[in-house]
Amino acid sequence: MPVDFSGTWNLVSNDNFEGYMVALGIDFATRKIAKMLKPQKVIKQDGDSFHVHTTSSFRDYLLEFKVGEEFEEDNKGLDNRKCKSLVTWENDKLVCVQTGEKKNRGWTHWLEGDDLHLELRCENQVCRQVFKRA
Ligand code: VLZ
Repeated sequence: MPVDFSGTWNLVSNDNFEGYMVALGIDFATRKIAKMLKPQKVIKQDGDSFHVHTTSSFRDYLLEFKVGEEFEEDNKGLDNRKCKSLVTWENDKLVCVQTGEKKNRGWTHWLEGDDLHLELRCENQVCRQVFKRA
C-alpha cells in the first residue's frame, strides 16, 4: 500500500465541527467544550491495519480496524450510537461508511502535501479538518 498515515498529527483547522456535532445530537454544553478543542491524532498503520487514537484534554476516542473488514463501532464518548463500520481504500483515500441510525454517516482521510485531511459526514453536515505533523 503506497499511502502511510502513520504519525502524530495536530489539528490546525476545523470547519463546521459544530454542524457535525448538531447532526449527531451532541448536547449544547458538550458542543461548547468540544469545539474549543485542538485534538491530536496518533495513527499507527501496518499495511491495512489501523489504530487511530484521537486525544484531547476533554475526551479520547480510540478506533482500531482493518480495511475491508466490517466491525461494530460504539462511538463511546461521542454520540454513543452503535453502528456498523466499514473502511475501504478509494485510490489513496481511506473511506469509512458508518451504517446505523444516522443517514450518510462516515468519514474520509487523505494526505495532501504534508497535511492530513479528514472529512466527517453526518446527515446533511460536512466537517472538514486539517492536521499537521506534530
Ligand atoms: O475520527 O470519527 O480519524 O475515529 C473528537 C474527540 C473525536 C473530542 C472525533 C470530544 C472523532 C468530542 C472523529 C466530544 C463530542 C472520528 C475518525 C477518523 C476515527
